[in-house]
Amino acid sequence: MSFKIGLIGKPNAGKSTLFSAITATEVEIASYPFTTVAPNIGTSFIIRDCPETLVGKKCTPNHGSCSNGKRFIPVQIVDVPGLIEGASEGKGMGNQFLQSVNDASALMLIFDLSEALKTNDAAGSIEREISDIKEELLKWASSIISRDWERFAKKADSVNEKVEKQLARKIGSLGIDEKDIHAILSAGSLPQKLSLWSGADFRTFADLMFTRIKAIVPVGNKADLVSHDKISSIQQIDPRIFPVSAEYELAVQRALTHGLISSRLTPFIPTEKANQKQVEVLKQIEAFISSGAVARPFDILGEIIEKTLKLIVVYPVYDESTWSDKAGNILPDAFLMQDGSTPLDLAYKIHTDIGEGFIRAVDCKSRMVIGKDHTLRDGDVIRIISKT
Ligand SMILES: Nc1nc2c(ncn2[C@@H]2O[C@H](COP(=O)(O)OP(=O)(O)OP(=O)(O)O)[C@@H](O)[C@H]2O)c(=O)[nH]1
Ligand SMILES: [Mg+2]
Repeated sequence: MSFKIGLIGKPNAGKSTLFSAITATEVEIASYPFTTVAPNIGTSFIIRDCPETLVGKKCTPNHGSCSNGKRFIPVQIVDVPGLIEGASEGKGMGNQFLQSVNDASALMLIFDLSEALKTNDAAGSIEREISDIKEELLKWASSIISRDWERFAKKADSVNEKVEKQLARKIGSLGIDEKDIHAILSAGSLPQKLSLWSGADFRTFADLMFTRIKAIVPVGNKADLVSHDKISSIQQIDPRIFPVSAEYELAVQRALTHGLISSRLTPFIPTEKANQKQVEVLKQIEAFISSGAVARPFDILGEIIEKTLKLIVVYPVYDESTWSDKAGNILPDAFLMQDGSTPLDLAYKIHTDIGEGFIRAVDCKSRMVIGKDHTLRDGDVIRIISKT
């Protein structure tokens, strides 16, 4: 299963434009609010150097693709209909569509940077753009946690079972497990007895969930409408914000789809299919992107995976010399795994039987035998030897 990242934000912020640019799927985009009326689901990628260059053979990925030594590893993207203040009370489209991102590992909070920067208090309006959406998320999560709480808490306090386990059963739909819940409970000042929890405690829990477990990554869109100086000033306001232009990225994606360029990476080299006007537009976009003031969406996804979610990429193979599976496919799988994972975790991820029958593993780059508790590193190519 690939990781899921949700795109959330106010109407018209450019969520669907960004979705379309990074998933290469055409969806409805328009300059009026509430264009998207149901979630769009698609696949995007993080880009990594493929170990195929080390084994000297072209890889054959089961999922995603690989070109010029760059491996495109799939991540799932969900574009959610726009949220407005009061969505939790049913305003606008309401917030019922947030359930489509409840199992997302991270949320990209898309806001219109150009609008926020038009005001005299840019820092204040950016802060508001982010906090308005966060508020709706907190209300949504709090309401799921507190649903039927009294009955649940009374029973939970009276039985001899770990609180984490009971909560995991109740709110597992939020995409958090026992381990996550334990981390939240250890970090917060939440009452030990569940029956003593009240409104503020549900909110504290939800807040900790979004800061510690499900990251919210702010993305300031429509940067093409903003001067370079102003874009650079964002870094002083909030260095976590990624300025982007979804519109330009969509133009690049469409140019790629129509064969006007062969790679989305700059410098763009237009093919003979591109006419003069298209070449000019591509040059303009290239100048904007190369200025370094903005982020590219694939880099943002890469950073979310690597720095926020702290995931590494591991390539399981069956044959340690050819780096292939039983059928001869070279480096068929690229698994995203939590940093600190072990060969045993990898074995279980491949199949429960492989995990249960684990004997030892081989680090295919060094050809060294490694044990079940060894710490895997990013880019490792691993053979698991198992009884099954
Ligand atoms: N200039 C500029 N316009 C953009 C950019 N991204 C989106 N737009 C425009 O903003 C408008 C809204 O874009 P959408 O992608 O439909 O916005 P959304 O957030 O999905 O909106 P809802 O579905 O209503 O929530 C459209 O007219 C887009 O062309 C951008 O980076 N720059
Ligand atoms: Mg939309």
